[in-house]
Amino acid sequence: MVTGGNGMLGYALRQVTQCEPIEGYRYVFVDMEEGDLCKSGETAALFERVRPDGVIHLAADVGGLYKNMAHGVEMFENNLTMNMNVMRCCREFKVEKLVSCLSTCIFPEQSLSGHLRLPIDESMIHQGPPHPSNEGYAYAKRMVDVLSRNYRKQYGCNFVSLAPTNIFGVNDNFSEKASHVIPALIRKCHAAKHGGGEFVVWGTGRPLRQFIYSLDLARLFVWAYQQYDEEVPLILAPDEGQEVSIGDVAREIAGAFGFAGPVVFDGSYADGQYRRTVSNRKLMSLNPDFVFTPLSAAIAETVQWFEQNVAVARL
Ligand code: GFB
Repeated sequence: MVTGGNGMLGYALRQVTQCEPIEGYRYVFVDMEEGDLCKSGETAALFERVRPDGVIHLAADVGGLYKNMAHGVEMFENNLTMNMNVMRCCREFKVEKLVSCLSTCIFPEQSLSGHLRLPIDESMIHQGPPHPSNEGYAYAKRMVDVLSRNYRKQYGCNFVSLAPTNIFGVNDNFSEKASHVIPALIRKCHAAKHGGGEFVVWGTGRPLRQFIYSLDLARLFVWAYQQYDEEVPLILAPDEGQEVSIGDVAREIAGAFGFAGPVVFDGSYADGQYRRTVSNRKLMSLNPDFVFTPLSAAIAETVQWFEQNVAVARL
């Protein structure tokens, strides 16, 4: 059973599992319509109905910097509640394995933990506070690691967690206020190209991020369901050399649209965390042949999808 089945990553997992299915498994993609995971009764009813052998848990209350800054309470409560409900049911219904999705934004903010050196690795997850801009979400997701390890210790549950960097791809949330940076910029560049006007990037454009394409991440989730059984959360990221500035990403998106107008930076908006460079050494030691889609190609595919699907996209 895949929760969050209609989201961006759920959509990518549908595509990947159609061409690379796990031998002997069929997939049941569920989403809010099938049961609100923040409600323990509805969660149990969903498990009763589906009777999954395994679970890939993608459902979450997520959003970009500005949603996190504005809705820390809900991000904390909703994610903590749904994750506790899902884990409890995974144990009660004796699933063989649960794979949960964290994020690298939950790792400590280096400037608040002087002893930490970038790049961040898996061992540092609890070694300091996260960046204040996404505190609510970050601590709720850190508790997935704490609870997974305790279910493993107390009940022998094979609960693993994966921590991807900033994800983007087709069928993302492109809403102006709640979305992450790449879908937000794709939406704004599209409007500037077709409606005239400026392509406005919020903030200074200087912060740095590593991005992972939803299709690559979906392939890594399929691999991890079959191959990764450790209690330590595994960072999923292209290597540090792929770190790019928000300004360069905006220019890449403008290029993909063929937009020749001005790219303007509005410094009145927050920049959030300056950088959160992570190491993918552990991943590449376990999966050395994995190849990430180049950022420019992945952005071009996502822009093309948006141009063709703007009428149905989540705006
Ligand atoms: O993806 P994002 O919203 O979140 O983007 P984080 C961050 C950077 O993009 C910031 C800049 O430096 C923003 O200033 N930016 C520029 C914009 N224009 C825009 C815009 O129009 N919309 C948005 N959203 N950003 C998130 C966490 O942090 O990382 C989430 O808040 C999640 O919880 C995700 O974990 C992985 O990268 O700062």
